[in-house]
Amino acid sequence: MPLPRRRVRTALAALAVLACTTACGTDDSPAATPASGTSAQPGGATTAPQAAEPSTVTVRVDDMTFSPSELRVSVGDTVTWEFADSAAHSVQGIGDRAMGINSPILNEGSWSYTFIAPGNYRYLCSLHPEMRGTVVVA
Ligand SMILES: [Cu+2]
Repeated sequence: MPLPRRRVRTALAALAVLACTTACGTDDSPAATPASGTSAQPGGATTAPQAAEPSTVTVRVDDMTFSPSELRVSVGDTVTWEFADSAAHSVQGIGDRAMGINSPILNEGSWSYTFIAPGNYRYLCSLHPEMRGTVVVA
């Protein structure tokens, strides 16, 4: 009779794991909801007048042009380049400050970069260096 006992133990262990997983899941969601709710209310009230929510600004890559070619955004904003030209292009930063700006070569889809420090960021297309743009982050 040792086999059935082992099976019972295994089954109980499996049940315990299931119960723990389920308990963890149910414990987490009620705990997380009030926590985020309470932090969002005072945080939103105090930060709303100071700074806007980070936003995403789109630059269209079409017709051998970045448009708009010059863009002003705030620190924390994300710029998304949407590639819609028949030719393939890339977004490549110029200079040390813009080193992180380095998209793959794309002819469809999009590529995004979040600007976390103020400054002027110039970029070009690595395949067509006459295609240039600037992002001014303030
Ligand atoms: Cu290009």
